[in-house]
Amino acid sequence: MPISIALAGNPNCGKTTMFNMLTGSRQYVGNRPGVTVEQKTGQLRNHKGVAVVDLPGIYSLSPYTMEEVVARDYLQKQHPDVIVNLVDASNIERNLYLTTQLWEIGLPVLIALNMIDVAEKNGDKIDVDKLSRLLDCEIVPTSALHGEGLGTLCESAIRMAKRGETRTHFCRFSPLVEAALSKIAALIAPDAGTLHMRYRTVKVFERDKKVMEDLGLSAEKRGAIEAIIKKCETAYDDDSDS
Ligand code: BGO
Repeated sequence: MPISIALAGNPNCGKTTMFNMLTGSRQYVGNRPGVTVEQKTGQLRNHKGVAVVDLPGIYSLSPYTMEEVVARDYLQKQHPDVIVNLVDASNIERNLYLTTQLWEIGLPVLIALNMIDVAEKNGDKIDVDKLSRLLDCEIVPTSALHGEGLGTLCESAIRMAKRGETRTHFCRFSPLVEAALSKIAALIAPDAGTLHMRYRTVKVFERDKKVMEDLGLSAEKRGAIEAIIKKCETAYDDDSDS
């Protein structure tokens, strides 16, 4: 059975370098302002039937940039078997924001803790096992530039793709917001099915136009959802997306 692996991560986390290493391609590495935003596909070297897709660099799955729109459309519509989320080992905290959003999409996620050589050179000691336990997510340290950890990464990605295990627990918001999300989830469930449920619920709470359009919600449901969101916004005196 063919397997697809999607590489996702912040800009400059080493996705193109890893894509080239994994597939033997020669995509241009480095900043490329102004080029067409698209995902690139290649075959995983020495693994027949395994495709690797390099998604545009993104900071979140909000629809604010072309990169974000392309990446999230791909994840929602093409359903890769596993997402390899590149996290820059020298900038973990900032990179993990995207990770929390990728979990919500509801596909298996494997973290490649890339640029581990840079972190080591900086004198950082990362307890990968502990981080993996804390995040409850498999993590493989890699250096795409030096080709380190890529064998283990591919084995883990293929194993996870075959198992198809997805996350069922997510980062929790305040009880008030979680209560609002539960109500929204109940309202959209008949239109959304079970796929990407947490992601869709959070995005509807953020009034994400594209996700709401895709769900094709009735005017009555939209009204009920708006009332739920407004109530939270009034309680916090803040916008739902923040
Ligand atoms: C330049 N380790 C190290 N040390 N560097 C890495 C690693 C790694 O594991 N992975 C990637 N890089 P992209 P996105 C560069 O281009 O793949 C480096 O945006 C330079 N270029 O070599 O493009 C990689 O696709 C001049 O570095 O990332 C690249 O995610 C001087 O990280 C950069 C120094 O990689 C971004 C670096 C003209």
